[in-house]
Amino acid sequence: MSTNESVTNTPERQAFYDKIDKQNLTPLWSVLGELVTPEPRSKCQPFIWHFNGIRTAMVEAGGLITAKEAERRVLILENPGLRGESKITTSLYAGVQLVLPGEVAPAHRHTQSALRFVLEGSGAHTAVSGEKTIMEYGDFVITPQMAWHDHGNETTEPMFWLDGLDIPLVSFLDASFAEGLGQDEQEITRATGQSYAEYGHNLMPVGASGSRHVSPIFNYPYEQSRTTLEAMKKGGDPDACHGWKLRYTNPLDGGYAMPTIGTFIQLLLAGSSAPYRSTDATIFTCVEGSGSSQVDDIVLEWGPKDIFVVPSWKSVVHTPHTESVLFSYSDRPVQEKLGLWRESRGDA
Ligand code: 1HN
Repeated sequence: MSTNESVTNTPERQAFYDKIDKQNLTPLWSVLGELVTPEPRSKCQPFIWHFNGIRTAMVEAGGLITAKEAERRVLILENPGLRGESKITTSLYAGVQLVLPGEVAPAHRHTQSALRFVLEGSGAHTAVSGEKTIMEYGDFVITPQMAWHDHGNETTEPMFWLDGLDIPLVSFLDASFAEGLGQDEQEITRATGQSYAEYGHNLMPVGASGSRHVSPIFNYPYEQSRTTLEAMKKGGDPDACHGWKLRYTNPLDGGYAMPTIGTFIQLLLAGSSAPYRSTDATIFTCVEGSGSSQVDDIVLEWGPKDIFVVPSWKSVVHTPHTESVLFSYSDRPVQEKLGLWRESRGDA
């Protein structure tokens, strides 16, 4: 395949292009090089948002609009290369949400899938499909597509979390549907923690049915993830690129917890990881520790709750200053399903 970027123009050619333009026709040979690139060429840029800055802006937003009026009081993390598109990567969305004490974010549902990753606060809840879960620092919470969900904070402290959604993917496919319930809170029909009790312990109810696209567990508590990372550390050597890295799974089939978004948690020791790149642009947030990540020649310095993005096929080297835990998410399940996902380890 030719990767010819530009075919020479001539007055005759231009006249021809102008003529066929009126018929909504365009010559492939003048755009081929942009359409089919030898490797990914993303507008997505490496970037970091420090939580302190986001938090200050969110507190200010808290004085300007209620969660109820806003429906969701969120500041979108817009990639500098994708401004105005509500995207953190080409395929995914990220935002930081604040629910103040006593507030509710009213019940609604939509075809976009959402994840929450708790950044600050303790004890606020989200309700999903008739069940509440209490959220703690580092918990990974899922809102499946078309599941009714509302949030509430009955504590005395503000609650902040990272929202990750597949909004750009769903928009690309023109498959967005959404509706409000018309009431702040949905009816609660199950005990708090019921889903985790049933599916979170290597057991599941016999005869259980339901979608296999998404995990029946909707809160993966940090306490459990952290314990598993510690056991991995005791049990064997770290991977040169990833340290000890775990994938959140759907206990029904061992697949990804969500159909469109892959979620991961990793423990890294101080010192530099081996270079790594993959085609799934990845959003990271630091749960514990601090360090830097070098993406090509850009160095991103992170500490707890900071959020940074590594674009598709950009080589990353993580250099934690101390033992660190990173949560991350990407569109990897989609790319794997389509046979598109690639990675390369080391300097290859
Ligand atoms: C949404 O439903 C939430 O439920 C957060 O907390 C962010 C961004 C776009 C569309 C729906 C939530 C969202 C969202």
